[in-house]
Amino acid sequence: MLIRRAPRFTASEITDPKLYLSRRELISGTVAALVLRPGQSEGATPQGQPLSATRNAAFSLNEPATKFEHATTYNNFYEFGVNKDDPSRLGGTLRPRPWTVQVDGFVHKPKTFDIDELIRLFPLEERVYSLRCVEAWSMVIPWIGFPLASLLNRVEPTGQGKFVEFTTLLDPSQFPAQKPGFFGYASLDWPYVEGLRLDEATHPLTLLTVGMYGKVLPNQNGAPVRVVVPWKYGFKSAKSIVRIRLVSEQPKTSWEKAAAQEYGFYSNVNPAVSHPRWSQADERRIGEFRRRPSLPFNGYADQVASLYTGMDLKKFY
Ligand SMILES: Nc1nc2c(c(=O)[nH]1)N[C@H]1C(S)=C(S)[C@@H](COP(=O)(O)O)O[C@H]1N2
Ligand SMILES: [Mo]
Repeated sequence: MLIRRAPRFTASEITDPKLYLSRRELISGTVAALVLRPGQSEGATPQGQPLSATRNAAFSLNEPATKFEHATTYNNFYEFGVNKDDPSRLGGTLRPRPWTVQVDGFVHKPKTFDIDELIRLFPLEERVYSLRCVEAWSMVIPWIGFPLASLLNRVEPTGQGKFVEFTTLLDPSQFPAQKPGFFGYASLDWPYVEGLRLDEATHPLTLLTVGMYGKVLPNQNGAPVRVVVPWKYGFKSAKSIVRIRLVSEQPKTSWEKAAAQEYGFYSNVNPAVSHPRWSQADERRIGEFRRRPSLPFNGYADQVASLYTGMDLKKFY
């Protein structure tokens, strides 16, 4: 009740002892009833509850956000099916609590974090990013999270890891489309695997994301934790992550396995390089009718183009 009725938090409220306690108590589960919505059972997902974060203006677009209703009903989350409304219709089977994220590979201090521990570990920021889907639509979303670099620093990379691999939960009881024989598109190799080069993963724009629109992340948007890499096509931003691993070789991603000619490892937004079946020159903002030109690196060229100096981006698409 207490938490639900609170308005958007400000910076000073980040350390609000009530909020701090509530997060702790969600972990222990002892007094969970106090902080969960009426009717919500102990251990149930707190999705939809307000989440405090400080707006990081330097990393935020000055554009109106896509309507929450659109951002939560027009989704790609193939674990629930290929239709845009499947994730919001069927997302209730995902149980984002309890949840752990294993962080390992070439690190000195591998650790499995409880999701609520992870949320308390680093200051949460709100960042308004546009997310550009490879299907040539985009949304502007106020995400809540913290730089992935903060987490990676914490586990102390050994220096041998050159790439970061993200793995989504594999559990057909929670993700209907992972069941063999599910009617619809089943040609993705589960679990969903994505990857970034280490310098991309530790770039300050790369956000480990636990909320949006001032609230805990909805299931259909990748609860309880997903990555958001705003200069790349949306499919690089893996949802419902259970493992983050530093590896020495470029990870083989689910989309590369499915169709390498269509979905490259880099997948930087690039209006000059068409998808084999359609142009990437422009895009439609969900909620708008007009098309707008797509920007190199989705508008983040100033910040990230230097990561690719000397690379032929037509070859490394
Ligand atoms: N595990 C997983 N992550 C995923 C996907 C998916 O199917 N499974 N779809 C991707 C694609 S194609 C896009 S465009 C974004 C959509 O994120 P959103 O629904 O929060 O807008 O999630 C990405 N992350
Ligand atoms: Mo996408």
